Amino acid sequence: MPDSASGRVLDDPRLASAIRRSARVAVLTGAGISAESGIPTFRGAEGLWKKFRPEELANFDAFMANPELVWAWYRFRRDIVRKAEPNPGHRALVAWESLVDKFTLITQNVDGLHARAGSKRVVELHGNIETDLCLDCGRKRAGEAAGETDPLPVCPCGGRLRPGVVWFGELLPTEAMAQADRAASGCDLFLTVGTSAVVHPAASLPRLAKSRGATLVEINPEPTPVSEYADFTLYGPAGEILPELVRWLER
Ligand code: BV8
Ligand code: ZN
Repeated sequence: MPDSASGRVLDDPRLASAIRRSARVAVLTGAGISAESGIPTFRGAEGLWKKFRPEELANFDAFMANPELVWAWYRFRRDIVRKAEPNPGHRALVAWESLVDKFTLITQNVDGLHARAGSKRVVELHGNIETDLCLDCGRKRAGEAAGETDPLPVCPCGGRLRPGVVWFGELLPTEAMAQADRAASGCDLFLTVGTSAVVHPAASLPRLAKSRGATLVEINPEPTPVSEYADFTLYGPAGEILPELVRWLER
């Protein structure tokens, strides 16, 4: 049965005790955790770029049909990410990692803010917006520096570069997905934070964790498909709720 909390997050003693006895913790984050750093989410009211939905631009066919448009979207987003700073939600997860035996932070985000905040064990399921990938030689390289505006960046090999992220219809990196599966299958507590939980295969991880006996806790200001089977849903911003959970754990 889903539970909810407003105000004092840890008023529920069952949640408090589930968190306290969890030595193996896995967390799945989405765009919502970076919202308080000023990075727009994908599917919220603030989440639209011009008139495009993410599915329309984040795919290979869109890139081949109109690479200038797709690059313009990624440049726009890179610019925002480079100016953004980690927020209290990111930092609370850094602290949590230091408090338990095993902590795996699985993220769908491409913004790199978990690593910048100081998280050590981060599994990036959808790649990183700071990388480019060559369509010819297949090498990954650092993305162009700020201010470069070549509409179609080119690899030193002469090949065409694309953003080094995972688009719709593409396989996720095998090792990252395997680590995420292992963490979800073998944790005591699985947290989903700031994700609409509609993009697969990431969205299947919370159910996997629950089916293997983990307590499932969701943090999001709004209900999602996960809310229907989560053990606890904490409705509110990650930047407020996560620090409160960690303060309580540290006591
Ligand atoms: C694949 C990266 C195999 C680049 C992104 C099973 C069922 C149905 C469909 C599928 C399925 N399996 C596969 C699919 C197809 C597809 C898919 O899932 N489609 C969905 C949309 C139906 N999946 C794929 O194609 C995946 N690949 O499966 O490969 C394959 C291959 C070929 C043929 C068959 C199979 C690849 C998916 C990768 C997509 N890449 N982007 C980039 O960023 O540019 S997706 C994009 O969505 C983002 O990157 C993000 O990572 C991802 C998830 O979104 P969220 O992070 O959840 O963000 P969103 O905006 O939606 O939600 C934000 C949430 O935050 C909201 O809930 C909001 O309430 C909350 N929030 C707001 N403020 C706060 C907050 N929460 C907390 N605090 C706050 N302050
Ligand atoms: Zn190349």
